Amino acid sequence: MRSELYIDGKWVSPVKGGTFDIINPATEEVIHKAAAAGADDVDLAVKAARRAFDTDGWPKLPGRERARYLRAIANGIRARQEEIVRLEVIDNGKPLPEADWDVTDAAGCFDFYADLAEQLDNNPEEPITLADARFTSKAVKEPIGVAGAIIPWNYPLLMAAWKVAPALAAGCTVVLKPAELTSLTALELAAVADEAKLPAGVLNIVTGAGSVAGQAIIDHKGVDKLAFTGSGPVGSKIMAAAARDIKRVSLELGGKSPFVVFDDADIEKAVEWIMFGIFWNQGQVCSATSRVLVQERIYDNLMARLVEETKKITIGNGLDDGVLLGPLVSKRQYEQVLAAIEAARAAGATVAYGGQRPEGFEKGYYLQPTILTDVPLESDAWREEIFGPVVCVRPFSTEEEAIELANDSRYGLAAAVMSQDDVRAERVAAAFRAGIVWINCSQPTFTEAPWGGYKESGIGRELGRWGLENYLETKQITKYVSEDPW
Ligand code: TXE
Repeated sequence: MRSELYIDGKWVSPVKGGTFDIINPATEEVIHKAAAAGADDVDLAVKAARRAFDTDGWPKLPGRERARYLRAIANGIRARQEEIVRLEVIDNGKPLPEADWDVTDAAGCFDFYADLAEQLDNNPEEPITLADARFTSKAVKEPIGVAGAIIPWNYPLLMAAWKVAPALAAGCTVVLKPAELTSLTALELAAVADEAKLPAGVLNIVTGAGSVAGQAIIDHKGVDKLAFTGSGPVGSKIMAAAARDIKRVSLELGGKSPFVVFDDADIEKAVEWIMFGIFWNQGQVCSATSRVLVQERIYDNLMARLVEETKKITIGNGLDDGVLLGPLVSKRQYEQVLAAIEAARAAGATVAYGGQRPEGFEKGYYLQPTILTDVPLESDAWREEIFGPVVCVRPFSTEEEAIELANDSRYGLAAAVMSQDDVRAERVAAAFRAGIVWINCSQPTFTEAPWGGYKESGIGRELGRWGLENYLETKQITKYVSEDPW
């Protein structure tokens, strides 16, 4: 594993030197020293990306040529899958089967955008019918330019893929900064891109602190577009930086997503999806359905089954067989989630299960899966993202009440509904103020479908054809075709 930055097709040390520690959250051991990029390094990376875009011809390549590189990256990820999965587990803490799923999806994301890059060749322009027949007009799509991509630590490789694949497909060049907590698989991606012989400067990967390397990316005049996934406060900073230079910006921020379970739902299936919706990835999921609303008639039975099943969750090192819940990503995240549980208690919530460090763990940022009830509607536990394995469950009586409670949030990333009455489920899905709605499930995510939030959960959509649009400009070309004098 390299302690260098990947800039302009080469591995380089930071101009001013310096490293930072990468810690395995299961053991608290330092497993790597990553290179700490400063503003000088970001400047070199942006200049390389600019040259690759402005003069070296990456945006001018036919889409099918860019697709070849994207497929080579997808295959390169698959060729190293076992190693990448292991790195993701020791870096992030997630259980191995989850990491394997992520890495498979990341490779699939590059293949998907390879297909869309090819389709750009087939649809280079869209004719526009003008009311004034003296003119003809058409719209063409062109890449925005240099994209600065800043990603979080909950899905390290997958978030890189969600940004890099559509950007390269569109013809943009990229400077990517992974989260400082989890930089290992981004470095693997750089190695894969290098092996795929991606032209120099097209993808630059700089590891380093958000306040230094991240800030340098968002402030750089040579960057045309910012793509970010992470916390709301940093999202605001990124939007403010984008506003200064009118950079294009897409943001995927947090959520406090509701899951409404009606009393005609199958309780066993509901319990399964509720658990998947909040305990997957230790609850460190932006779309986690962390507020569960259960119709009164089945509330007691569902709660009993939920607690029973939650108790059975095997906690441990993600590398071990059968583990369903690994450690949280960092000491800071662990302490924040514990503090959020304590604050919920103090506000009057009942801990129906969990809420503590599990017994038998001396090292590692482990926390029990936690179920809170009686959570006051005005408390932070009900309103703010906890970003850990903590679910708030609350009864409701009518459909109207459920919709009102579900939508009473400054966030609007995702929402889920469970009912055997399809008409009702569709009606509630339509009423949710959220960018992603699941019926009779929670969390399945598909590369083909748009991903992003309403309200304070963000701006823009990733994935699918919408994800490609994030990296494209639309140009109007209008011709005067009349013989008449103007
Ligand atoms: O996120 P940050 P943190 C939420 C979640 C979590 C909280 C804090 O609630 O508890 O955020 O996590 C980079 N200029 N989510 O502090 O700081 C940083 O280096 C430019 C939700 O880890 O937002 C990292 O690469 N970049 C979320 C990235 O921003 C900056 C996923 C995200 O880190 C920067 C993660 C700056 N000034 C956390 N400061 C989701 N939506 O999935 C930081 N960064």
